[in-house]
Amino acid sequence: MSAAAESGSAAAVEFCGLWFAHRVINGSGTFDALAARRVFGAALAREFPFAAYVSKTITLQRRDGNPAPRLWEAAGGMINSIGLPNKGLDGYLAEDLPQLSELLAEAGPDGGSVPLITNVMGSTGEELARLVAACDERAEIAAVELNVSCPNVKTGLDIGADPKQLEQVVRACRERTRKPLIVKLTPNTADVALCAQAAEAAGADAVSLINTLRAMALAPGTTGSSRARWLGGGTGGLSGPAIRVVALAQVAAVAARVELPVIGMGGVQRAGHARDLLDAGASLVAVGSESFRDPTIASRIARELSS
Ligand code: RRO
Repeated sequence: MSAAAESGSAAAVEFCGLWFAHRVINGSGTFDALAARRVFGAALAREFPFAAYVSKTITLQRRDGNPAPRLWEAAGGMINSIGLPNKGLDGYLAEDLPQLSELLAEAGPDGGSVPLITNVMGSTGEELARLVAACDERAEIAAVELNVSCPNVKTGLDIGADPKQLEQVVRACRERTRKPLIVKLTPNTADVALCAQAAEAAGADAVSLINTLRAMALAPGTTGSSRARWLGGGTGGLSGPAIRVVALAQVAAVAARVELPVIGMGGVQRAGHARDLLDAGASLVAVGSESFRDPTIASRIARELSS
């Protein structure tokens, strides 16, 4: 039976054994659903913009995030250096997860729930595997996304930038869950398709890309060799329209090299941009920075893609 027939909706798609009402989701950390519910109330569930909801990144321990300033407006985008502020695994499971699952149950089509994808990050394979194991125990979590754009505590290199290290880490996580495992690839690497192949070899169910491109800004008003960096974290990640063409190239390269479904993202502002990523081989598209400007944009993109 086709996806559309099985789910009862013409736009519905199957993704790693889950049913999504359409092809548009959010990029992790770009839409705070609980804050949005405080602002928009019941209207948020009635008109939930995403076919699945990806949580912001969760770490084992609680984190305050980077010192301010955390944002810089760049040409055609922004640099963020948020630094993973979050309540830690225990806080997420105890406080956010019940609220998110209540919201997503109200937001689902035809009495179903919007699937929740929990995004996790650790600075070692063992940390990531512990996070994955904890998610595996919770029925409210439909799938886990590994954020591998974190420096390894020993080498200082991003875990996801080195195919060998990535393969080891994903293998360790694969052993801890039967839920769909999505690996969010970093674009800050020599060969992103090689990293995607490593994730596939280690048993990932899907890959998502691109995370932000490493970037920095110097503080206005400072001069010479002592110029200070603007962002409290020193460097940050560039997102927005400026990275759209990079995302398209990386999604096409990855989709050509792996059998896994690909979630494409990077600078999507309109249905045409989403269509480009789908035509390049993505199965789903995520909206990121544009949701800050217009929190309803993903709904419009989904509608236009379906029409
Ligand atoms: O929190 C952040 O600063 C952050 C994360 Br975890 C990420 O994956 N990508 C990004 O641009 N910022």
